Amino acid sequence: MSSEMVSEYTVVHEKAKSFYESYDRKEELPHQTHFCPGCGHGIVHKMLAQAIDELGIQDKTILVGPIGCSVFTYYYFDVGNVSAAHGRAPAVATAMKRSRPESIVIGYQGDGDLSAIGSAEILHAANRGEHITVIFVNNGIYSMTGGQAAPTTLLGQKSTTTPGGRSAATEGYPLHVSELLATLQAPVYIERVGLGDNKQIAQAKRAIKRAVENQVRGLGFSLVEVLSPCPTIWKMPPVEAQHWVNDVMEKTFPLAVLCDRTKEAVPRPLAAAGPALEDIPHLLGVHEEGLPEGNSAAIKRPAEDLDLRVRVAGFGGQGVLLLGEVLAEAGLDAGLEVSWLPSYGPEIRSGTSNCHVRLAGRPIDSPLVVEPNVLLAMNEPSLRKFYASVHPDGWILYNGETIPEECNRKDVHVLACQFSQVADELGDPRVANMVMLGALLEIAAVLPEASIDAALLRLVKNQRWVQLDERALARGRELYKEAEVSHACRG
Ligand SMILES: Cc1ncc(C[n+]2csc(CCOP(=O)(O)OP(=O)(O)O)c2C)c(N)n1
Ligand code: SF4
Ligand SMILES: [Mg+2]
Repeated sequence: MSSEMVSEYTVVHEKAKSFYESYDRKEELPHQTHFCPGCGHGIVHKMLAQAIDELGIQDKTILVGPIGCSVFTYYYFDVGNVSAAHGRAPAVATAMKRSRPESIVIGYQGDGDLSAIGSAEILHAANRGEHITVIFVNNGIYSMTGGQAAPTTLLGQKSTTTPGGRSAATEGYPLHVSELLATLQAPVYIERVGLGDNKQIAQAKRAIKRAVENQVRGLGFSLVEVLSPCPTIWKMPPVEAQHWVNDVMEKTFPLAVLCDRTKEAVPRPLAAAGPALEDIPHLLGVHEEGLPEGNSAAIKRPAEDLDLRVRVAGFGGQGVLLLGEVLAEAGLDAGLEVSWLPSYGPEIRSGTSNCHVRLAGRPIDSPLVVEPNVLLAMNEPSLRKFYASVHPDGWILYNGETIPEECNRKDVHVLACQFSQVADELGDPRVANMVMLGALLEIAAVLPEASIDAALLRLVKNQRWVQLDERALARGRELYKEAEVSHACRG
């Protein structure tokens, strides 16, 4: 378009430069974030990216991302990215800023992350007046994990852990973290804003930019709390959720500048830098020869080397985690060393789920199963994702008629079967997980049936389901015996 054609009123829609041009988290959705429609996180992301652009600091910004629905900041922001453990963003941001004072370090946290597990970190970082900026997205709930109450949950608000509504008598009052931090001497700027309507959104943008700019100017700690809608967990349409911020949330959390010392603040010196990286081993008394003898005394290992490494994968709702739990509980009952590690995506809807299970005859070094000797793939995407990781001579059990050609390996044993259909014939497709487990138990033959029964009784409380699961396990055992196992066959 020539410059003459751009009238005074032309609106140019373009993405902030501080976002990646396309997002490679999901190949098929390179322009979409993972947030639900109407989610406040998306709006806050946009405002933060625009602030970074406007301040011209993209190349020196480090964003410390949280655990929560906004865990994927590093897929979207084209800046330096670090992920912190749950609640630890202020501690990680402190280290970043102190070791790289020329960088602009921004912590991004949800209300569960900041006001519950991370309450100590934010309090002390603010009290130390760390030269960081914190964006605190308060949606009054633990959204990513499905809606448990947070310290910020409103009185009367229902959550999965306060099904009758939060009560002051049992859960205490909503925690006003920003007011609390504003009582400290060190912070320079703390403001609470909302996303309840367009006017508020414009103010939220100004506040976020200001909080980042304070750091550019060398002032101390700044925090912006954003009251943010979560339509999915609040179970409201997006527009209603936005109104709820305005009509309800703000009654408990009034919008206000809670502390502003930017006028009187003189740029404070940064805290003294810590020791140089190369001096740390010396300071800790660790020398090149390694740890003193005795610390690394070899663990006595039993001669028998059982090491069953199982990866179970499928859609949420297919009983992937329960399958793994039954296996692990049964192993425990049988006196083995066991570990069970669930892993599920942050999407609330249509997520995938998988778990790592280890059963061993000696102490387990890591619960991670990177190279399984058994893969239970309950759907095709899981097969495609994990088939290549299976150890040669290992097993793939696949819930499908045949293995797709591209996933066909000659060096592993394969049992492909319509497990869901078999389960359906038994009375409920949801016991496909137990049919697969039955087949695995027959293959691995390391667990006595009594241990499996004991595990089922402990984990599945309903007697009807226990009986159905037992039938499914037995059918799975038969299936293995009847089936044609491709490639390196049994025997
Ligand atoms: C150490 C640890 N404890 C618990 C969890 C589980 N967990 C993941 S996100 C989350 C809460 C997130 O809530 P919030 O910070 O409010 O973020 P939202 O999803 O609401 O944006 C919890 C408890 C975890 N990942 N790590
Ligand atoms: S569950 Fe809530 S906070 Fe999480 S992405 Fe969806 S709307 Fe956003
Ligand atoms: Mg939250």
